Amino acid sequence: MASAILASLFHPSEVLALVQYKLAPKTKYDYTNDKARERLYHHLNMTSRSFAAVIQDLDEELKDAICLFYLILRGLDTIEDDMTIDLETKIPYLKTFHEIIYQKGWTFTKNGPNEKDRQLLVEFDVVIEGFLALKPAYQTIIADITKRMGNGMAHYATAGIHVDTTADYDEYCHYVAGLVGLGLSEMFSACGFESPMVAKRKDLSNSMGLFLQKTNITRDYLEDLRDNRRFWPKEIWGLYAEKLEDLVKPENSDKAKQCLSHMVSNAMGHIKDVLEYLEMIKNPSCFKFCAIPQVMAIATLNMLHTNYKIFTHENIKIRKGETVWLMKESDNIDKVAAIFRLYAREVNNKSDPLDPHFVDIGVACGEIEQICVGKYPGSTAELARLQAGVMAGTSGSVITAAAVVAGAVVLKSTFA
Ligand code: IN0
Repeated sequence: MASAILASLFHPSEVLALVQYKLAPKTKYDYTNDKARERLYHHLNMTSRSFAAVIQDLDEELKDAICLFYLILRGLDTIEDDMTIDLETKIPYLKTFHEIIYQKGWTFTKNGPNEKDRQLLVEFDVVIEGFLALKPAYQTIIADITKRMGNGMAHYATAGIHVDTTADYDEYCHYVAGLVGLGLSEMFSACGFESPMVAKRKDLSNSMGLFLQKTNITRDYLEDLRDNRRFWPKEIWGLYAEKLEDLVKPENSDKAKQCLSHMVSNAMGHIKDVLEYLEMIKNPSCFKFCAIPQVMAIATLNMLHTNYKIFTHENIKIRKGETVWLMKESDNIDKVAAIFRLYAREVNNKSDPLDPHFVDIGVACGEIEQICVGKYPGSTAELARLQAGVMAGTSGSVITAAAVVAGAVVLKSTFA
């Protein structure tokens, strides 16, 4: 906590959000009377940290279904990701995972010791038990998406098959993330929280996943390369280097930065759809659940833009304070539109006029601004409010931050 506050010292609204987050009651969810549910939510908390809280804030009707959807996909992903499992073993698991989730007692111990979510699969019987207790309508949606995703993953895991063209890139991201959007939209409509139109707009649901996944793939260049996973499409990186790994060579740093801008520009292409999707979502808990990952993605993309560090450092992330602040602010479309405008402006301000994607990125940022001003006029006042919070730090108001930190320390000792 102290280091998170220090990192946000020049962003008083983040410090405030961190303190509020820290002081929020911890025992909001109590599963002590339900051991199976306790295990399930234990795994959720182990795998996704901040996102676990967002899932737990969903309305009761959807909470378990989405928690299980998340854990099942995380299990599948943990098999896909593990480069220590040979392909002859891996591919059949990917293709049959939608059947495995119906097999009571099934567990998996073939992951390498360093796989982050290894334990989830070691105790996967808990997940299966939970899945089998869901309403059949949710089971069907989850199994259908798992089947299509597993087969897509198996295709791209096959020897000799790579993400080559930008169409492949869109297709791979559709399998691993776009389909998640389709499944979630079906659940939102099936339970009656959202209109049937949400499930019908598969294009927009798909874009929700693509924007998240493309941001992750762009961020994880170095980590994926280290593990021999290659998701940047050759159609893009081939314009800047002979081999994908050549982008890390110091002598190629200019080309690497241009390639990065190309990847950022490609991801930004989905933002228009993201805003249109979020505009459809009326249930407050579904809205926050959908909006939070998206605002985190635009914040991450802003951090990646023109940032050569992605070629030299793994695990670069937005500040914890920024995450907590974004989670607090993302509760209606005007505020979310304001957040998109804020980051789009930052992206644009950082752009290098000599970069070949300077104009593309400028146009994408301008479009976000234009859409938001036209469709969400309330975002203008929200943007001014957000900027006041951000500016308070950058204009040298360290005193404000120091006062909040001092307050936090006092509160901490009071409540400890
Ligand atoms: C998600 C998505 C997610 C949430 C809400 C609506 C969505 C609509 C379409 C597609 C995906 C949607 O959100 C999570 C967010 C997450 O897990 N964040 C992590 C970050 C991290 O680094 O791991 C956290 O710890 O906070 C997400 O990234 N994915 C996901 C998976 C399952 C479900 Cl049900 C929802 C993964 C992915 C690949 C982007 C789809």
